[in-house]
Parts: sequence; structure tokens; C-alpha cells
Amino acid sequence: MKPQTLELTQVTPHCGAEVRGIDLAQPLDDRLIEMLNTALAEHCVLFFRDQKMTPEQQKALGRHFGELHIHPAWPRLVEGHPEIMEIFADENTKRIAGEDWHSDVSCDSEPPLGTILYMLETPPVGGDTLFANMHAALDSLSTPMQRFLAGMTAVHDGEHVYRGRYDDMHEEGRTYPRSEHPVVRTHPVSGRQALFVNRIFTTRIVQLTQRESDAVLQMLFRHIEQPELQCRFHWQPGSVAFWDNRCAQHHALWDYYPNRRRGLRVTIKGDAPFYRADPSGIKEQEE
Ligand SMILES: O=C(O)CCC(=O)C(=O)O
Repeated sequence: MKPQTLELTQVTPHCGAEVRGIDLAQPLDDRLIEMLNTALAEHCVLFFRDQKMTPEQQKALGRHFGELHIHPAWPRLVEGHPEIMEIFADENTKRIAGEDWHSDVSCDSEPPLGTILYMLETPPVGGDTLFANMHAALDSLSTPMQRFLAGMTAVHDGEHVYRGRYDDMHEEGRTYPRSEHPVVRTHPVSGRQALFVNRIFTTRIVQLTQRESDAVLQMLFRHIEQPELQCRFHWQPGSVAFWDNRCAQHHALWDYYPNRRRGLRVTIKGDAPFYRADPSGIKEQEE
């Protein structure tokens, strides 16, 4: 029998692939799930077009890849579906989700493995999302910098991100997650190393002084934002993006105010990030 393959088109050399020929509303068989898991780890984000899913079907899709995550702070949930976040903006919106580069809820002790965003309404123009590959970000640092960062840990804090952010949130007695994670993490599926610090949540590299940490983090945040590491996704109603938070960061562009944009997001639970030294070592770069 001919081995089943996925119909994939890469979006840019480092990031993203569009997948065709799959109806995400239908149950996926084990072989297809395995292929999607492999493709996700390789391309960091997968895109699908012209999908139509009910909330139940979107949750069933997410559950093929793991248990569903419940957000620690998001106030706009779909009624009867606490696992589904509504991503929404219109003329009354003051803040949107993901206005800067980040990996979802990296302040959690076990940050989400991946996120599936299903777009329902798009503005007439704009509202794209940028994605960047964190393996490529690490690989494009100099060898001495890679060696310096390997084995270090950093604090990811939800407090300054979520406290007071949403008008309709009841915050009395509420605390937000704060965790320490490796700066370079090993992807559990591919075994590849990825840079794991982001502008929204990461506040401090633990082994450095505050001043050193501020300087190194700023350098890394700027490094991560290089256009060569990225792809840009233009949404249409029915588009779906499935990103891997273990090796991708993303940034939602809010260039469409006061227009409306609406999507539904399901997030999949992940494991505690770990660093395992690559037995082949960090490769010397050619000058
Ligand atoms: O609206 C988007 O395109 C992405 C929003 C975002 O950053 C998120 O859901 O984490």
C-alpha cells in the first residue's frame, strides 16, 4: 500500500506550512495524527483553509493532540465551553490577545503544547498573525552565545501581564502563574533545541544579575523578531492555524481598528519544559 503523506506547502524556508486535503471537523485517524504531530514539530505552525467546525468539533480536534487547557485569566469564554476562548476585537476593544511576541501562557508550570485558532470573521484588510521559528532563532545565534545560554533558566510571570488587563475580570484574591523554565528547551517530539524566552512573559534570567539579565533578554527579544525567522498568515473566515508553543512564537497584528475580527481558540496542555544537552554538541558555525 502506498504510504499516506500530507499535502504540505511550506510558507517560508523557516516557518509554517499550509496543509490541504483535510477536513478538521471529521475525526482523525492515528496515522494522520502522527503525521500532523511530526509536521507541526518540523514547521512550527500549520495552516488550513476553508474549514467549518462546531465548538464540539473544534474541541474534539484539539483532544486528538492532548488534554485541553483552561486559560488562567481570559474572560471571554464561549458559553458552555470553558475550553474555548473567543478572540475578539471591534471598535470598543482596548486590548487584544497577543499584541507582542510570545509563546502562549509560558508563565504556566506546564505551558500549552499547542493552540488551534479557528477564524470566523476577518476585517476587510489586515489582522494578519506573525509566527517565528525558535529553533532557527537559537541556531542563528553565535556558538559562544548558544553555549552561554544552554542550561540557564528564566522566570516567566503572568502577574504583570494579566493583573488589571480585562475590565470584566473579578480579581479579588486572584493570583497568576509564575514559573521558571530553561532558556533553551528541548522539543519532546523532534529532540531539537529551541530558544524559550519571550517579550510578554519572561522577566529575568535567574543565573544573571538583574542588569545582565535585562541586557541579554533585550538582545534575545530583538534577535527573535528578525523577519528571516518568520512567516505571516493572512486569515480568511474558515482559516485555521495550529501552532506549536514549544518551538514557535507569534504576534497578532492589530492594524484593523475599528473593524471586527473574531475567532475561537482551543489550547492543548503541554509538559514542563526541559533541557537535554544535544549529544552531538552545539555545532561550530562556519565563518
Ligand atoms: O489573534 C491572533 O491571531 C492570535 C491571538 C494570540 O496571540 C493568541 O491567541 O495567543
